[in-house]
Amino acid sequence: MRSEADGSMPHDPASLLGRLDTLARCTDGAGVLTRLYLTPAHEAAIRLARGWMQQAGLATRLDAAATLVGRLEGSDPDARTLLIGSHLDTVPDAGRYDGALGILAGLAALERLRDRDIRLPFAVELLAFGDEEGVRFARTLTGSRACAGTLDAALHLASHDAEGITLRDALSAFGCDPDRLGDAAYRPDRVIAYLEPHIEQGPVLEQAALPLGVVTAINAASRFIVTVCGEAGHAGTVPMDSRRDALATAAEMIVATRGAGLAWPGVTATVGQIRAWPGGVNVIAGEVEFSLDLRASTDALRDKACAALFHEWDAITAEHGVTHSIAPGFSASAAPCAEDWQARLERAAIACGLETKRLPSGAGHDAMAMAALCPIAMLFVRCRGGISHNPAESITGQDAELAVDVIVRLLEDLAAEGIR
Ligand code: HGY
Ligand code: MN
Ligand code: MN
Repeated sequence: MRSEADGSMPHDPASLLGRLDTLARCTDGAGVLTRLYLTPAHEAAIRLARGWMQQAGLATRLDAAATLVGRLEGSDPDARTLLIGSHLDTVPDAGRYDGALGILAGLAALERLRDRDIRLPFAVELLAFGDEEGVRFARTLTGSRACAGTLDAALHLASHDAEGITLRDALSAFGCDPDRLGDAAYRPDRVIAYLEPHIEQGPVLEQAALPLGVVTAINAASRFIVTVCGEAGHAGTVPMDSRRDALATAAEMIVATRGAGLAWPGVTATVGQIRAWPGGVNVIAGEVEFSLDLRASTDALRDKACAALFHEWDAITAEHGVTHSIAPGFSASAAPCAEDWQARLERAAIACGLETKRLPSGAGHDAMAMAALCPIAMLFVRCRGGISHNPAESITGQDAELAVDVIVRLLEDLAAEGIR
């Protein structure tokens, strides 16, 4: 695993970071961490996390979207359930903390309470979602949307991966029943809130020299696949001024995309994937497909920035005599975190002797989907250099343990507050 090459010392396997090291070995990548939805690596990660949950006394189940759920009963059978979770899937060549930290920090908090013989009045369910990154299928947040009861099952089940395997078939092959996705939905009146501990994936906490942060809102995000159609031709014979070069055109569109991100405050615009056909070094590209990921602090700003960029693209493709199409994919509204839960997290941190900072999340999370079900809260953990979606992603054991301290204190405060 590359991150071991950076000399990071191995952690005590029983510790939170030790478990995250062990989980990072559940990968489909050779020497890198890549754990996509419904793959053998995902299955191995579920098996591992399920074992830890069961050792901690949680009853476990896998829902129809392959979300692993660990339930700890409360002392009051009529009380509602607090949900704590994040995602098990990763991006290709990922870091080991994005997603997994939230699940295992929640588990560590429950183990701490058990070790102190503290029984909460309300139940807690740990959720290990399998599809937050949306790398394998064009849709994402499948698990959290199923739990929230907002999943467009037909749309998601029809989506397919690069091998043409549909989500429906992948779920069936994984041992899940795609026709029971509706059963995964929680009843809003039985859920207290959803808490997602997560690495910040940005530099703000490190620059503020703070270990933890309280999230105010999650940015709105939209993804698209853009196809540019020109005309393939001989690289040596077609005059430069009479080409319909799909790749040169796409390059100008991508530069314009970066320009939009720079021009619009609060907007990020990213092209992360590109493919060109036929792909010969001596062939003018006839067709190009690239991705767009555009985010903003509000839905209105996101949509305005998209419209302006698409207008600019029209001019670029017209100038090159090529055509283009824009296929919308994943889209999620900005999700505010509940004010009273932000305050609760801050009080729990203060009780642990910690100062925190409120900050928005530029990264998307399962909490965006869970916001349709119940109040959401997110606790951020500082990460070195703000690096994420990269094997160099790194947090300290101390900061991870402080996050567990705050979660434990939050749970105790909820019990004392009479939350049921
Ligand atoms: O793309 C995101 O923001 C998240 O990591 N899936
Ligand atoms: Mn994440
Ligand atoms: Mn991520």
